[in-house]
Amino acid sequence: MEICEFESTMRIWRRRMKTTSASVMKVRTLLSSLKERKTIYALSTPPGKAGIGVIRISGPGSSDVYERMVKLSNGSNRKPTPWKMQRCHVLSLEGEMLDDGLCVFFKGKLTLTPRSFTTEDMLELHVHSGSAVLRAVLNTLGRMDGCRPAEPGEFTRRAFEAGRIDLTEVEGIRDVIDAETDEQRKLALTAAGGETKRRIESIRQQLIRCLANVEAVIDFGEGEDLEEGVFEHAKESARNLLAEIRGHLDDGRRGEIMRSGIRLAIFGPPNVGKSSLLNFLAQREAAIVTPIAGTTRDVLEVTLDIGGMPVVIADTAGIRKSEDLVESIGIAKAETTATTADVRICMLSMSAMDSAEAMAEHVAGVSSLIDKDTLIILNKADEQSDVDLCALEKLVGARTLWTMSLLQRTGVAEFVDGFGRELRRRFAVAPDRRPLITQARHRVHLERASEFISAFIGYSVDEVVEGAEELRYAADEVGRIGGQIAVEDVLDALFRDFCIGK
Ligand SMILES: Nc1nc2c(ncn2[C@@H]2O[C@H](COP(=O)(O)OP(=O)(O)O)[C@@H](O)[C@H]2O)c(=O)[nH]1
Ligand SMILES: [Mg+2]
Repeated sequence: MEICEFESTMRIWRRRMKTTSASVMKVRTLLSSLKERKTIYALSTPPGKAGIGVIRISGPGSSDVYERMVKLSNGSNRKPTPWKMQRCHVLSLEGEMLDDGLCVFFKGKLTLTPRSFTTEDMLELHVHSGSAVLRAVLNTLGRMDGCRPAEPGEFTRRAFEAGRIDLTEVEGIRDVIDAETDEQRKLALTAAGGETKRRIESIRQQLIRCLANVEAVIDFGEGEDLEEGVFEHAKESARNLLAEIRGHLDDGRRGEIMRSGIRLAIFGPPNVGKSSLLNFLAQREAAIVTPIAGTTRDVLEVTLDIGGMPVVIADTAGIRKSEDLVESIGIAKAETTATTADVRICMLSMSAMDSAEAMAEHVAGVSSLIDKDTLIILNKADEQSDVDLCALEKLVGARTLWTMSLLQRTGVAEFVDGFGRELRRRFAVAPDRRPLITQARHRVHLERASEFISAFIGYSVDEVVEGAEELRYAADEVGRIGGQIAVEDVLDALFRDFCIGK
């Protein structure tokens, strides 16, 4: 046996062991959760004074809660009418009226397709959101047999465990709740509405079809019971699929950046107006501005909504040689922030560029951080407007440049327009070209899947068994994105981020 073959056999075994232990864990989790299945309840709106607060109940005891705690205002029978909002009194277990509100009952498994979020019976009580009312209703629920307070994300977790939604939809729901800008909201709705799930599932189905052909070759053998060329045809499909996956991976991380916020760094020499720019964009005195070079020492971040896009702007310490320990640490941080940012604005001062030598000296400390995508602002145009822009462009090699005076507010409107356009060009996503990947987790699984597919393409028809293993692992990796394949570690981390009541 050759060394490479041995290695691949070992690899296959190691992976097989991993999958087996994950599947065992999944079964165990499901069994334990079924045994402990209780009726859960939570306040789904923020606690505190407001017009209305919604309390959600889910589980086998929901109809029991309805019968004991709800009294319809029309005095009709005590059985809940599903999917109908009704005026009611909410009662304590002793029959005391706690509030006058509304209720909706969602029947779980009445038909083959459950019509409640969790797939269980659910009840929503809409009461006045005052602390005494909410406390009284929640306390009463706590005294009902088989009821307990919900954990963060537990309603969504139940929907996932019942197979009503997959993991990409779970992440989408969380992102819809967390979305702070329009672009984030649109992206989150793509996942929450099931589009991501459909696109991922289509990739998985293509892999499974490919695998089925390869397994036919294993079982029947080409040229015997099977026509020639089936294996080559499977390889061709795999190649196309690999190109499609690589296309998604090669999306400039637009989806992930839009979801977590575009990280923008303002850097440059000291005293050029970096902090003034941050304050101007934030429209408040977020950063200290003084004529003293070295005023900003740490990285200061402000999150803004720029044209629907979330932008995390970092103001940094001016880059220069410094003997001061604190300032040097700030400068090192500035350099790291600038290198790791999604967008870089390098600010320079026109007043420091009155000669070719002065210009070269002014940019010397920052030129290594400037690349063709860095946006350049030349500030302090009020002090010096005669700057050789061609020489500067040659010196720093950047393509986009604005001149302005933050002090006199000249050139500022042009910058704001151009900057917004530039951000949209780089990051905004057209509705018909929404990126598939919005989470680092998806990227990891798709990267692994693409490696397995590449490995499959490398095998010849004589190594069809090994090839099939690679395809199986590729399909498993894609299955992990939606949660069809065990992902316990991901689940716990994911639901912990949810709020209670969702
Ligand atoms: N003349 C002039 N001064 C400015 C302009 N923008 C900012 N300044 C001043 O330049 C000094 C340094 O500004 P600051 O924002 O702290 O610069 P930073 O060190 O790059 O953060 C302050 O006194 C600002 O008021 C401008 O466009 N023209
Ligand atoms: Mg500053």
